[in-house]
Amino acid sequence: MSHAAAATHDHAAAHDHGPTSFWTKYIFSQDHKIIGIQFMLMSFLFMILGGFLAMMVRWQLAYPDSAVPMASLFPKGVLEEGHITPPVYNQLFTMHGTIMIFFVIIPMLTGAFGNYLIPLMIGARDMAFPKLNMLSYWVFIPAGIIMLYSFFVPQGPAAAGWTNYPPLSYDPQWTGVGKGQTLWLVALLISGTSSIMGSLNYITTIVNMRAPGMSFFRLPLSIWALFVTAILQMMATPVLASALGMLLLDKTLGTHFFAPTGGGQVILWQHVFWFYSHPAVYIMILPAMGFASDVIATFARKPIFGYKAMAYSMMGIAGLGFIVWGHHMFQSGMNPTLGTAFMMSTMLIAVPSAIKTFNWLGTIWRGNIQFTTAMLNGLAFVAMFIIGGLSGIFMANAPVDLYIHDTYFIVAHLHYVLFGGSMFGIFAAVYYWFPKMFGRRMNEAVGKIHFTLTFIFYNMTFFPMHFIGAGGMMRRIYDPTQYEFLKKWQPMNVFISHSAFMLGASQLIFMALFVYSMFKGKKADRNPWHANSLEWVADSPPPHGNFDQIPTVHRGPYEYSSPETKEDYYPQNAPSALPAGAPARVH
Ligand code: HEM
Ligand SMILES: [Cu+2]
Repeated sequence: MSHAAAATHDHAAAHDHGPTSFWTKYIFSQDHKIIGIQFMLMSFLFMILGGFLAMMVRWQLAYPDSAVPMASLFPKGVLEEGHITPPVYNQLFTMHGTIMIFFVIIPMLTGAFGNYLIPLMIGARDMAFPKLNMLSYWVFIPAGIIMLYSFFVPQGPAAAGWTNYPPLSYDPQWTGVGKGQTLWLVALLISGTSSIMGSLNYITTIVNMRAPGMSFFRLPLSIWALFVTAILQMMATPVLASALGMLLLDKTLGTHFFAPTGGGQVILWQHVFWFYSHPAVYIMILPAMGFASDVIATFARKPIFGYKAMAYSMMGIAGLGFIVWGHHMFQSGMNPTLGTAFMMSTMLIAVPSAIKTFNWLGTIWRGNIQFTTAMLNGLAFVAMFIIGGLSGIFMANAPVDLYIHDTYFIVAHLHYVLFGGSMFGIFAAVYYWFPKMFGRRMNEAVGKIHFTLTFIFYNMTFFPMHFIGAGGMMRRIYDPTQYEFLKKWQPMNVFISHSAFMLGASQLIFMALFVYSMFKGKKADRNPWHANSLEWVADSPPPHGNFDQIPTVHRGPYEYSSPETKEDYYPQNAPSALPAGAPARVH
């Protein structure tokens, strides 16, 4: 029987044990939980590759004159006498950025957690369209394969930055890259298709398949975040697809959308690219904001402060996200009046962002805080997002940005929001939901060691980038020691690289802990954190179809320390503890 039908026929579904063969259960699965875990494992694999590329970049910046360690292990032709060459350096940072953004953070947040959490947290048996869900994963795979394959074609992979500006990306004479640059476009077109399928499914599921009593304002903030993100993704990704398509036509069929030689406009690329990619940065942070909210409320044992304001702020951020793209282009020679409009709209985003930040602080204020590993990562998310958000406001000032654009200050900003924000949000989510996903616990002591090292080395890596950026060091630069005015920053570059190597090494602890806990972790019960939302009602891990019986929802997800019960939590599905006849709760 289909999953959609299962949602309405409760009793029958309890007897549906789902597919039994290995292939339909774990490989071509239509179960949202398996698909979520597939996305997660795949993103982790890409993270290893993306991290390795970053280490290479940092080696070059610290020791531009020295051969790479263990150079003999690299495939022939990549290095020149053990050294990274300028064209290869361009490929390293391009593929690092591309992989981390499109193959790690986006699939992890939306593909892995979006899939895993949405049906469970709204009280549904599965997504609205399980087959489409499976398809969105299996369309993502060829995108990944093509991106990986591009490392092995003549002249290697793309080298024009993750932003892929023409004419650099258009004409092979500038980068020395041929086919790799085209494969980059193809791979992203395909992965965009996968995103669109996924978001269509998420929106439909959240609108139509909420359990009885689960009104919109009783949804956990993770679900609000994933919902708003899916809408962003639906609206923005087709714009990227059109940009990629046009550039692909320029490169293969000789059209001239962007090619200046035939009357094309290189600036047009910047407009369409950022019209997607600014909303995309919110695709990369909103889900993490949702996860952090759930984790923080659970471990502060307090209702989230300003629940509705949190939901409205996310909508505000998403809406404003579509009218600020020009802040990436202040240097492109735009009319100052237009620049001012982009500057003002960008600064406005600080308002909903600040509302969220104050509400997180309001939530932990006088809470009965439990410093679990998930909570530590959630708190780090808030702290690091504040730093990244504040540097964003500096950069939003057009006159300031003219100086710091394309410097390491930007690199610092984007890593504070993407690693400090999105990655700590992902870590918080992994530590928090792991017991649900795998029915086993991750060791808290080891988790805290991983967190502490990550937090320290992360800040040692990225904070000094603000200084060298303000000191004038350009981003995407091959050898800073070639410039007299940068020589004084070289010791700091070495310091940053050493910190980055330690940061990378610290992630080995996480990987080992994750894999070990999947198989050998202590068994987890249904609700190890005493949390309220519906996923904790299901078994750990939940069976096919998730719930024995579809739960009925009586209240919002953040009723911690409610005076109505003796316990300090009050599950969404628990019948009211008030005597009959007492006034009903509003939400
Ligand atoms: C208060 C919030 C934020 C503001 C005001 C802001 C502002 C800006 C501005 C003005 C730039 C362009 C600077 C330049 O290139 O000269 C920029 C770049 C960037 N921002 Fe943000 N930002 C904010 C939050 C975020 C978030 C949440 C993310 C992602 C999770 C993000 C990711 C990025 C990235 C990746 C770039 C660099 C793009 C590139 O050139 O490669 N930002 N930001
Ligand atoms: Cu932006």
